[in-house]
Amino acid sequence: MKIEVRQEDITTLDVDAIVNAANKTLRGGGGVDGAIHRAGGKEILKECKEIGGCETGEAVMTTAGEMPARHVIHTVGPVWNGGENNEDELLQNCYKNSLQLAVENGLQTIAFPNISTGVYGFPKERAARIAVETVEQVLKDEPSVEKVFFICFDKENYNLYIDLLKE
Ligand code: AR6
Repeated sequence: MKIEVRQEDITTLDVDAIVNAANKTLRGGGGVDGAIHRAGGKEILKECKEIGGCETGEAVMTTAGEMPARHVIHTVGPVWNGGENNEDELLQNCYKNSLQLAVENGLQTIAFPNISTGVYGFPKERAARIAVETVEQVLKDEPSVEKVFFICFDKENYNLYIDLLKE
């Protein structure tokens, strides 16, 4: 199985890249973004400032600083605004573009948090379906990716992903 679901803190993982649910400024924030900047140290913010910013659905990459992972892929999820504002496609783009960047850089193990399902308010089940479908599609097209982890911080997301992957 190339997909694995885990309930843990993404900052502790020893993988080629952990994905950050960032914001457009790339200057850090709360949630998983705050945890990643705290655990990784100043180097991440320094590189983020050099990059400048990131549009919703796009992805950029920095070092992982002091964390066990090799890189951080920062992507910006959509803010949920009722569902009629292209939120689904933008969330798909986060997963696609993050994996694309990983492939371009020869990375084989990638861990995703549940992008947009915290402060940005995306409904969790809808987000989980999009995440699983999008990643499964990319894995079909990109055999170089060895493993994708869905890292669920809360039990609700963990159960949703476990159920979806059973289907
Ligand atoms: N490891 C894994 N998942 C985590 C961790 C962690 N250490 N901490 C939180 N989560 P959120 P968003 C989960 O709010 O909705 C930031 O301020 C959390 O339980 O971090 O995309 C940014 O700067 C939730 O399931 O991201 C942006 O401004 C998931 O990560 C904004 O929040 C995403 O929640 C982005 O909002």
